[in-house]
Amino acid sequence: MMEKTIALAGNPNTGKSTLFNALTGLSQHTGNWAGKTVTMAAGHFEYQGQAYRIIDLPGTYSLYSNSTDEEVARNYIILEQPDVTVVVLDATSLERNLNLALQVMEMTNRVVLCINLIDEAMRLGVRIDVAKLQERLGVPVATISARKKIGIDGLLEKVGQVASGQLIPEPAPIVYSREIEEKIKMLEPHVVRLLGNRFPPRWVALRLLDGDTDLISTLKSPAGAPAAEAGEVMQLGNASCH
Ligand SMILES: Nc1nc2c(ncn2[C@@H]2O[C@H](COP(=O)(O)OP(=O)(O)OP(=O)(O)O)[C@@H](O)[C@H]2O)c(=O)[nH]1
Ligand SMILES: [Mg+2]
Repeated sequence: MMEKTIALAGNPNTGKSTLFNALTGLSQHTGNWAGKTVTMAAGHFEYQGQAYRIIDLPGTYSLYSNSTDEEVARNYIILEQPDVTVVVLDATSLERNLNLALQVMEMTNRVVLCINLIDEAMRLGVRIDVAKLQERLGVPVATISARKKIGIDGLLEKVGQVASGQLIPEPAPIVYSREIEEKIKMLEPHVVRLLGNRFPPRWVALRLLDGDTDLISTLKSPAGAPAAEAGEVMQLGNASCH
């Protein structure tokens, strides 16, 4: 049986490690990630006969590669392409936390949103309309309390459905201004020509428009695309920024 991989992403302090520990117990180890000084824990568990490897990514407020933590989390999702990325959100500050969720939803459609600290939200009288969130965002949503171990089965049910391909989320696209959308459309075919479809072309185009000059070399290294072409697309990215 093939082990499936789950990445836990989320803002700092949303309970990722608490969930990770609840799922993996003693079956875990930490290690430095690809020579960086960021430690990430990896662990294993089984649910309904399916084996999972789960990675506790560093907590970040965004995935734009402004810090080593952000770069490590971003690269894991983009390069390792886990079967499911679970975004752990704090139920008591959903609006702020959804920012990161939307960023992940631009990177992959294999996403489950896990709204944690539901015990705390209930105590504060915060009600969360899961059905509405799922409908608006186009991805499965589960509410849990990692600390009190509430809702874990419901979460794993959704993770299992996405991991097996039984459920294919369709994240609601974020539509930018017409100007940006036109630039995305212009860049996308070049991104596909250079990198194929291994990485989401729209996301790569957005990062180029954002001036992320290191991205192409990061993405092309596994496949060994010629550097000249990488430079070519970078120029396109820069040209369309100004
Ligand atoms: N009330 C409540 N507290 C929780 C819950 N889950 C986690 N916590 C608490 O939230 C705090 C942060 O939890 P962590 O698991 O360390 O959060 P994290 O996301 O791993 O944090 P970083 O690694 O810094 O990004 C701890 O004090 C936890 O005990 C929950 O379901 N309910
Ligand atoms: Mg942690």
